[in-house]
Amino acid sequence: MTDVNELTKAKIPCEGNGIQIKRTLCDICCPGMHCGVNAYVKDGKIIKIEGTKEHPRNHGKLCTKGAAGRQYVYREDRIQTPLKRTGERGAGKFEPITWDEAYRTIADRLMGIKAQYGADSVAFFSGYTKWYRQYLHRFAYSFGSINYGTECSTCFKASEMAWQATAGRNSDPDMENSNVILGFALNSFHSNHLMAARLLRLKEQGKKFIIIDPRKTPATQKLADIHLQIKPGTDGALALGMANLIIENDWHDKEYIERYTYGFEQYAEYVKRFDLRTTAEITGLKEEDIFAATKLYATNGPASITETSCSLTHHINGFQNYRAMICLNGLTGNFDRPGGQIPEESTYYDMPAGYHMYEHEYYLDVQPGRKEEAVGCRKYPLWCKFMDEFQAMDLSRQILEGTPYPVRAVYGAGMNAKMFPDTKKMYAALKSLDFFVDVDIFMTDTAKYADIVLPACTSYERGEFKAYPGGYAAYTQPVIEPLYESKSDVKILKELADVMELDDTLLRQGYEAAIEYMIRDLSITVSDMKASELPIKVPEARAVVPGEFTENGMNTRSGKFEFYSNYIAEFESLGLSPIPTYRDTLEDEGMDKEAYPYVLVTGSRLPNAIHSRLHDVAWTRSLRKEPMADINIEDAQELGIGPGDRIVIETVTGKITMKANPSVKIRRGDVQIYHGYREANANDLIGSTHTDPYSGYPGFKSSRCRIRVKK
Ligand SMILES: Nc1nc2c(c(=O)[nH]1)N[C@H]1C(S)=C(S)[C@@H](COP(=O)(O)OP(=O)(O)OC[C@H]3O[C@@H](n4cnc5c(=O)[nH]c(N)nc54)[C@H](O)[C@@H]3O)O[C@H]1N2
Ligand SMILES: Nc1nc2c(c(=O)[nH]1)N[C@H]1C(S)=C(S)[C@@H](COP(=O)(O)OP(=O)(O)OC[C@H]3O[C@@H](n4cnc5c(=O)[nH]c(N)nc54)[C@H](O)[C@@H]3O)O[C@H]1N2
Ligand SMILES: [Mo]
Repeated sequence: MTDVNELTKAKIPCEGNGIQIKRTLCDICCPGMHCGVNAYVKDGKIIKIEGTKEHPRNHGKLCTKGAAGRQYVYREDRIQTPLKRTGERGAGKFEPITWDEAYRTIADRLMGIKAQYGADSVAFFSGYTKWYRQYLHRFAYSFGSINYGTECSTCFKASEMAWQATAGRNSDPDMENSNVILGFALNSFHSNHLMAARLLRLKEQGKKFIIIDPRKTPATQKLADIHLQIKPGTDGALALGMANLIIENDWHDKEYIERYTYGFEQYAEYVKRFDLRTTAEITGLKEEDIFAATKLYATNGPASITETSCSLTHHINGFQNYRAMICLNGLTGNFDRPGGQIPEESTYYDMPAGYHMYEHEYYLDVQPGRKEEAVGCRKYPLWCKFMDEFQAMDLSRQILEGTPYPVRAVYGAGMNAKMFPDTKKMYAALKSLDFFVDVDIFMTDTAKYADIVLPACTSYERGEFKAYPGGYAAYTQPVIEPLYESKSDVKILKELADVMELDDTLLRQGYEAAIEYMIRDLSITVSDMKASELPIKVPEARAVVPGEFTENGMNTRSGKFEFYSNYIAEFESLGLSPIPTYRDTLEDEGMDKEAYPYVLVTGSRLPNAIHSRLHDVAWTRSLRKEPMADINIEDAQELGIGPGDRIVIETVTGKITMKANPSVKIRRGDVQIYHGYREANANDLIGSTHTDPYSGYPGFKSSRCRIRVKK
């Protein structure tokens, strides 16, 4: 007979041991994943988790980060109650208060600042987490402020902008039907594990891969037929050089160009500057490798391009680099064609699930006018054109300088000053505010600057809506009660809206009502989704038919694929170019080559970390125990740096110290460091004005630095 105690010890549910398996999702990383999770719960505690086999997205798999979910939920620094600051900003001295007192204080202070300076002087900001964003967005607008902003100011949106400016819509590579896959910065083994499995399958089927990455990575090693180990931030020059070769060799799709594209002549004229020798010089690649890659890509179609959400755009020339890459699709006739790039429409939070939701209407219905008044919009007008949120890269400046108008309070949800370039400047800005509220799960360094800190709960402790590709929708149920006095972000906002008596009936009906509003044309309801432990199929979902978008006219001014972007042309007088021009990514202020001879790349993804959140979790931390700078092994020898030596990395903005990790995987001349560490913050090195004028994105992945052994 099986012993109940033995089964309990092995965490196997049986009659009498009270272990239940409950289903939820893991929201630790990109919304693209959010894998299904089975949580083993006993006495209200999660004792084990594993991937849900029947889940349509992850089929039972969890990555390193997700597998640490239990330790994440029970991190020791969980905020337990609402807190009121008692010491200096940043000192971390707080006393517990009741939710009532917290709400009353926040309501009084925010209303007071609104009365004194106007509603826009209160900024609402969300860090990485996405599930509550439409709700927070509407809250900000209902409060009357145009200043809603998020971590999108540095993440995926510049790519989306580049697509909108070129074709009017985002797109996805149809890799299953491609012969060749051109992977710009493709390393899904670290940043997108579900895609990695798919890529390995495609490799087995005989697809050819070209991967462009400054490092040797699992992707370059396992997949690449050709690996172009490019100099960071020069992808635009490569794409333009490839275009030049394609046109010179008559490999372009003339019929497609004639019928479906706009501005080819100007583009073709411009790319002539990028002859093979020039392209090789700029990118640090060999001429023959560029030629071989271009020929493979252009003459073996259909070909698709898998590009990343940030490695290409985290440069001061990133938006245009991205656009130069996109233009290859138009040139080779691979846009909106089977095996090429298929235009997609987002259903809910960047998920192309194939059905329509009113996610934007939910907040746009109450948007105050004056969109162009939002923070950063004067500096980055193209961002403002495409985005319904402020460009947060100008937030610290506006807070500190008070121009063009004062921002005196911030409501932050998961706000993390360490994601911002020049973190010290952001801390100074937070310090100077009249009022700062931060809602987070954990007591972060940023929360220590807040006047009021509110405890949020994790995805295991709340219910949330989720759309999945393939026509799926889900609404999870909590698997445990919120720990301590924590609450979900949307509950906090709803209760605060009530205390503030915001004049917005729909908002005050809460999050479920918001989702019902957004799915109102669908035949499913929130109750239907709640009744199912797995995502359900939405009957209205429909797969994209390649070619439809092109035939019906694209969402651009010309209705065509625009090598010359008419949307960007509106801003030509401000120095923005409608064709994808290239400029040096290290040419701006302070980038003195003599003083700072190395190229600093920060924040390539680690498989065991998600930004700042898993560096403090035991299992994931054990896989890379300390912050380390990866440098080329020959560079290290020349500088007399050995493995484990402590080195100082210095830029015009700041310096940090970490251990050196000399490696053959790193290009000569590059220094690769990883972000989010408390003890060595990469963003102390990045300048807050080292940004891309098109998107506002910081040059996280190319600045100049010097390194030396710490004495
Ligand atoms: N140097 C450098 N900097 C970078 C990057 C880089 O590559 N290099 N990458 C940039 C990119 S692409 C991104 S996306 C950003 C990410 O940067 P951040 O948004 O700062 O990411 P996280 O460190 O994950 O911080 C999110 C915060 O949200 C909290 N949180 C998590 N879940 C919830 C929740 O449900 N509710 C609430 N209220 N809080 C929650 C977490 O505890 C954490 O404090 O970093 C950017 N910064
Ligand atoms: N494990 C893990 N996964 C994550 C995240 C995380 O923090 N941890 N963050 C999520 C988020 S918010 C984002 S935005 C995505 C980012 O997703 P990705 O952009 O895919 O992430 P990375 O691994 O940083 O970048 C992929 C590759 O780009 C290379 N690279 C760096 N600079 C350049 C360049 O200038 N040119 C070229 N061609 N390649 C370059 C790097 O060497 C790296 O191998 O990842 C998401 N997934
Ligand atoms: Mo990101």
